[in-house]
Amino acid sequence: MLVAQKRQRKIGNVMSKTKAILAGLFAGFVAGILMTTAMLLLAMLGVATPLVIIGDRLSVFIPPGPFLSLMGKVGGYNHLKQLGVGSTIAGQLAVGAIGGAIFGLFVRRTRNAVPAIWTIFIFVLLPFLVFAIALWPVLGTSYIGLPIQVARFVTLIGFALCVFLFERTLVTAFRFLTVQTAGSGRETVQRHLPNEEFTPSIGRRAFVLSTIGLAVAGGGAALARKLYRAATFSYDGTQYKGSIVKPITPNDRFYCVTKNVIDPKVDSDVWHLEIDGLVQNPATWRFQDLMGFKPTAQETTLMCISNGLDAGLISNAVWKGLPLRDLLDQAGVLSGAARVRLQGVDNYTDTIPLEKAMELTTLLAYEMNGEPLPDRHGYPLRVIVPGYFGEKNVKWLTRVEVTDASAKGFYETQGWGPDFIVPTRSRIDVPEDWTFLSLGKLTAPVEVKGMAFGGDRGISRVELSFDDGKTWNEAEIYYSGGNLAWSLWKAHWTPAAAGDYALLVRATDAEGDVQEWEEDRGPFSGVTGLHRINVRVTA
Ligand SMILES: Nc1nc2c(c(=O)[nH]1)N[C@H]1C(S)=C(S)[C@@H](COP(=O)(O)O)O[C@H]1N2
Ligand SMILES: [Mo]
Repeated sequence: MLVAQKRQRKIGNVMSKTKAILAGLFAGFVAGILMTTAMLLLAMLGVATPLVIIGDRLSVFIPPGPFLSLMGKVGGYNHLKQLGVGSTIAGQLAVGAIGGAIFGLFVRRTRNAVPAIWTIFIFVLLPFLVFAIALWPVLGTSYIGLPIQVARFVTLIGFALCVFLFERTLVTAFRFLTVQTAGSGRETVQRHLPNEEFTPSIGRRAFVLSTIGLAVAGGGAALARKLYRAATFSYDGTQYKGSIVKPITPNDRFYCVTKNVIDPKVDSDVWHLEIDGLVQNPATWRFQDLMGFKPTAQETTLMCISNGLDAGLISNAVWKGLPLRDLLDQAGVLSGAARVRLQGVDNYTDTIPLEKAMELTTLLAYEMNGEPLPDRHGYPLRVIVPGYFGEKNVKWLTRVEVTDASAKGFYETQGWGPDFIVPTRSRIDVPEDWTFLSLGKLTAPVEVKGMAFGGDRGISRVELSFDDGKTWNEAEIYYSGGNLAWSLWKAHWTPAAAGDYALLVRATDAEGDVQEWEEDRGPFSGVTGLHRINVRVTA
């Protein structure tokens, strides 16, 4: 009897492998839930967390071809972003659970003697170092617009808190699940139970822990829902085309493209603009300082590089701001400078040639159509680079770095380009593709309308074809926004007979170049060619 009791005690002290693994998995999973919820809380405060910056870090390694096909497969940019965040959360919970299981095995092996210094080393310090090194280039992200160095510090502190929370929860939860009730009144009862491993008290504790885990997960889910509503999914990819097209796009209809899951909402009191790199006098500017420069207002059309021939990722607005040149002149550009790297608070970057940066039409804009820049279009400050694709028009600008010729931006690193100058484009907005018309019901000529855009070269002429390009007719340009903006055109058409018609439009820029399909333009430098629609005319 005495021998049996002794052996029993020994077994009681060393828990079984299964118990160690299960308790570890469970504790790790619950700790992962707490950590993820903490990250969602940080996200609410505008702090960058792994949930989104891992995606930013990884996406520069995906070339445009695979990127587009991946995007197609998952059903668009929005779905790709959701997949990114979703798999990061799932991955975090899985790694948490596995980490917990390994921890469980260690505790079993060392018979409860894992000192805190070790768990802190493994579950706090190590992940922190991996995080800091692997994500270094994207740590300076802040959705409230903190300056880059401060943002990097805040991101690191936030992450440290999250992994520390993970470690404390894991250790506490594991102990809670597996602790021997030695010394308690239950001891004698327990020791004589046939299977000490999974006693009712463990069941009760697992239940308590599940309840806590579920409650936190519920809170996390509520946070996630809130964040989802604030996310860019509802407006990223907004297009402006068709019969609603007016000379100036209203701010709330302006096309929108963003790499972010949740866009910045910059607090202009914490925000500043840095000018550095190859300059004599690096400087920082507060928002109010910029109001001291003479403002310029300028109508400029923006178009995304991925805008299809029939698509609406193009819009036109009047931008007010100051020439970037004003700040570069004060900074004093050094020799060897060739490009300017523009960085947003979301860690989005792009570059432009120095000569382009020095053109007086390259603006730092703070107003759009007479209103402060809307948040989604870059409040408080964005770059306007006429004649270059939308990519270069960096929103939420916080840093201007004068660099040598080798600097590359976010999409450039992915492999977009090499040509970022907008080719001449035109689009038929009215009628819609595959409109059916009845000759008998036509009381007047059919009105055909659309836009034409020649980058920063302006538009001198628009022609329409009603016979798939065999013959061309002059369209009337009824609105010209100047050289940096689109022109709107219209024409009247009286179909002679019933049949299917292919309507084509082509524009000529103010330098005399006719819009055409550019054979030698790379596949990731924007689409070229003519927009075609079909109209069926019945008797
Ligand atoms: N900071 C920042 N700037 C950015 C982007 C971004 O994701 N972050 N997207 C770029 C892209 S791809 C385009 S087409 C334009 C779109 O500007 P809009 O949304 O104001 O129309 O912004 C550019 N500037
Ligand atoms: Mo874009």
